[in-house]
Amino acid sequence: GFGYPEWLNAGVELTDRMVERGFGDHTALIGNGRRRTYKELSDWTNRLAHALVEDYGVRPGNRILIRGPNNPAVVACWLAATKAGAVVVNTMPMLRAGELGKIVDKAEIALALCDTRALDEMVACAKQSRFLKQVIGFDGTANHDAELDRAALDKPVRFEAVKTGRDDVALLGFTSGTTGVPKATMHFHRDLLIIADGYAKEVLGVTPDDVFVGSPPLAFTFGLGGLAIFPLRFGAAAALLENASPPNMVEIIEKYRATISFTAPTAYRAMLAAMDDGADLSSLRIAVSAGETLPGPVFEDWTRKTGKPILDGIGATEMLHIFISNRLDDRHPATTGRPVTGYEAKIVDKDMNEVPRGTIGKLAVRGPTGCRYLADDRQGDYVREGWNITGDAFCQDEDGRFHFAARADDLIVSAGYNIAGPEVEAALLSHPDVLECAVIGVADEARGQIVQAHVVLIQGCAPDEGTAKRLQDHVKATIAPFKYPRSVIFTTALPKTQTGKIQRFRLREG
Ligand code: 3SK
Repeated sequence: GFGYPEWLNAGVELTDRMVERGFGDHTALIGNGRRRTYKELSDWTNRLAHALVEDYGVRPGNRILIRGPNNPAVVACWLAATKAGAVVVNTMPMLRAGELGKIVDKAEIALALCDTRALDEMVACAKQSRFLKQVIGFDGTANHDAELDRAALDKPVRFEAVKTGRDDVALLGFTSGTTGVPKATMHFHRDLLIIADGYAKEVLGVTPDDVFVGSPPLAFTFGLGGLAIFPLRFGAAAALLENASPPNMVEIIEKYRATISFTAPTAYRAMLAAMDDGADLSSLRIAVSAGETLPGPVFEDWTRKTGKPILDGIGATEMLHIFISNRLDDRHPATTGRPVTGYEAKIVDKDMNEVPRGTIGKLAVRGPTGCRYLADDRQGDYVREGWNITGDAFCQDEDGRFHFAARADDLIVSAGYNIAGPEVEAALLSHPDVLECAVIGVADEARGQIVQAHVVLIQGCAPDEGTAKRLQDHVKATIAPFKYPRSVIFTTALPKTQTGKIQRFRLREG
């Protein structure tokens, strides 16, 4: 329904086409202490694309792994590889050789582009790999003095991009997953534009005046969309900062006069905790929250303290980006909202029958950007009749809004009651002493399972029995008392994926 031409290269659309459309002098990327215009980004990526093709023999369809922290060079490498018709696999810089090896094997990758500061594990991976033949360093700092940078230096600023079809694969997204074996999802050139022309246009109303900031890695499609595709599609700017972790985000918003922030709920909570009264968020138009459901208390606290809209949405690597979201004129606490234009969602039982409104079931989604797994036997388990069955338990209310209940794995059955862990988490988070928490079910002889809360307290609060009792009483007073955590464990940090999702399975494993 987006009317894209048959031949479409997303790398070209996000750079050269923007120059043609008159955005040449606009700031595209901020990072490494400088700003780059669309013209500079177009030239840079064209030189890099020449180097990939002429010096390293990249051919259309070759798979290229990119590794580095969030900085402009990673975006430039991704765009250059896309222009050269390659299929890109963006990876998190914290992955170790073994984890990289699984990705390399699955995607049969022969060439990797790697920030020179993260070379060790990449080289270790190559040594053990039967697929990976070349590891080329690029300089992710301000110096631009590494092998790839030198190869690109004297290349022409014009590049005849590969004529890719709109349905040619451009990106492989590996699901980080909170459990289990990672899967790779295939995304077409058109998908990269659909998430901008759909969600970013409809829900965020992006304009060339917007400045995007955020913490999700570019290797996570939440970050790639929010910090690269969305700004570049509309002539806006993105600040790609390696230190954009939660406590610094307030300062970053202030410094760059950011208008749209992308991060996970735990980060918004940490920002609130770190925010003093003088914080100036006046530039901010929208705070986008995804990666995990946004607990009602965080929505309320953020709204009260900042006066700025926070929009919860649910996305998935499988669908590339957010497919259900709140809207600026339709946003409510503890609600994920309604499907983004182009997507359909429904709640189903195990036989794929739609359940009545108000009933909890599995969330199924269908839309133009997914779901296609790369050579995976699990395609038939996760995709039925074109619907992607997510691992989330949701219900839909009478007004058609979707409400998160739990990850299917996070439903706790205690003494015959179904208890959604996230509901207990939301109750705990509404207590001022709680910084973060995760709730799981643990085996119990009498009740089958009991609710156990792992709690990170705010600074200065004692992790003792008195605090545990106060928290238990607070939960009992906030939601049905049978849901209170019979066991409370204080901890200094929760296990999380590199994309900020809490790994409750690790707590379950003890
Ligand atoms: O997996 C997610 O949580 C997600 C959220 C928003 C956009 C994209 C993704 C992958």
